[in-house]
This record gives sequence, structure tokens and C-alpha cells, in this order.
Amino acid sequence: MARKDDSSTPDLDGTGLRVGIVVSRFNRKAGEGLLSACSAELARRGVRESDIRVITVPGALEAPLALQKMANTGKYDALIALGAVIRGETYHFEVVAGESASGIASVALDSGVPVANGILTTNDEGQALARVAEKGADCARVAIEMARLLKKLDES
Ligand code: INI
Repeated sequence: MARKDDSSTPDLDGTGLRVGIVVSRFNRKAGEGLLSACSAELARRGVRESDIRVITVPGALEAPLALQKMANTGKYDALIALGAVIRGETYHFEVVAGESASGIASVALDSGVPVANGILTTNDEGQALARVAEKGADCARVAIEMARLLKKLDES
């Protein structure tokens, strides 16, 4: 039997996909920058504005629970977490950054809904703001690619 060769080119067509976004308000400027870049890239890839739901949470530690709730509704093809954990502003940087990241990964594994992790971890606000455009757009592409990949695996 012939081997099934999946293309190594990612499918980045966002048409018809429903995307949920959770934004941490803790570092507001970074959150807004990430959301703006992410939304622009989703639109560029064909995701309709009416198919995107954005909610905010107080901080990165609250993101996993909100994502879990959204994942369990079954309404979303992919989810995206956005925010920034900044070392300069917290003594428990490692705890917030680590717990947030592992909680976000758990949501994806437990629910089967892909989650793009756009929680930046940086030393200061300047570093975070310098990365928002690239990270926000990257998360949009990751969410679309993973949603398409999982649909393809379901079908074949
Ligand atoms: N939350 C963030 O999203 N970024 C941070 O840099 C941050 N710092 O610096 O502490 C942060 N803390 C708040 C945390 O996410 C929770 O909201 C809080 O602990 C209440 O549960």
C-alpha cells in the first residue's frame, strides 16, 4: 500500500474557522499590541470577524481556566492566549510564567482543541513591546495551521 505523504506546506487558510482569544490585561499595552497583530493576521488569512470571540482575564494565571471553558463549549476550532509576563515587575516571574504555560498546554491536550501560546516572557516592557507584532501574527498562523491539521487528521 502506498504511503500517505502529507505535504510539509502548512495550510493557512482561515476561511470558516472559529477562533477564541483570551487576553491578559496585566500588561495592558503588550496585550493590546498582541491582539491587534493577531486580529490583523487572522483577517488576512480569511477568518471572519464574526467568527472570532475575544475575552480578557486579569492575568496570565487566569488564562488557562478561561481557555478551558471556551474549549469545552465545542464552539472553537482553535484558541489563542495573549499576554506578557515581565520579570522586572514580579518576584514570582518563574511561577506565573511556568504555571501559565503548563496550564495552557494542558487545556490543549485535555480538550483536543489547539491553543497557540502567545504569552510573552521578557525581562522588561520594552522587550515585550518589541515582540508583540511578530508574536501576535505568529499565533494567528499557528492557530489556523493546527486547526486545519487536526481537521485533516480527523478526515483521513
Ligand atoms: N500576570 C501577567 O499576566 N503578567 C505578569 O507580568 C504578572 N506579574 O508580573 O505578576 C501577572 N501576575 C498576575 C497573575 O497572572 C494573576 O492574575 C494573579 O496572581 C491573581 O491570580
